[in-house]
Amino acid sequence: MAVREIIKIPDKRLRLKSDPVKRVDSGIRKLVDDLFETMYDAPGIGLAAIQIGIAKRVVTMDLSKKEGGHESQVFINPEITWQSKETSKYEEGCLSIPEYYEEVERPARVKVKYLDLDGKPHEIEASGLFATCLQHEIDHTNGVLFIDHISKLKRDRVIKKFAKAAKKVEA
Ligand code: K1U
Ligand code: ZN
Repeated sequence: MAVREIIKIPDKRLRLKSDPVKRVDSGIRKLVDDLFETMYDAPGIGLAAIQIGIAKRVVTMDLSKKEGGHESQVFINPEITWQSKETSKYEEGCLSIPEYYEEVERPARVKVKYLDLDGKPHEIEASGLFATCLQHEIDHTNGVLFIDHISKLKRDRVIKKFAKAAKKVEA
């Protein structure tokens, strides 16, 4: 297991559409171990493989720090199969956009199908923070960031700030 570097905006890899996992093998299980290690170290409540530079549709999550009743969860090839018309708002953060939080409105409930670590298919219905976090992480697998759901003015401002910081590091 290893703590991997979390890539930050404006890294272009965050805009990639990740590839589906064809077979849940030892390589995928090692990737999941590294995702958990990196997510707990950050710390965060979710992490998608592209955030450590691996363009595969793999997501880890543990909401127990924020909400009781959940433990570590793995979602391979997660896909939203249904979303409610009703929406809810949550102040989201992102480990790839550190220390920036903004309220995002999303469907309040979603159904998600995915594979587990044994390659077994499941479909679950999620609400509350679970639904928010699943949508945030599935967005990552599609190259979408939570700032894409806020106003252009706010988005441009945060992108500019991180681009400036990255240029300083380069110099
Ligand atoms: O995908 C990510 O960048 C992780 C992100 C997940 C997320 C947070 C909030 C709403 C939707 C999705 C984070 O984990 S940000 C850090 C965070 O929320 C947190 C960290 C430690 C304790 C509790 C929460
Ligand atoms: Zn994120």
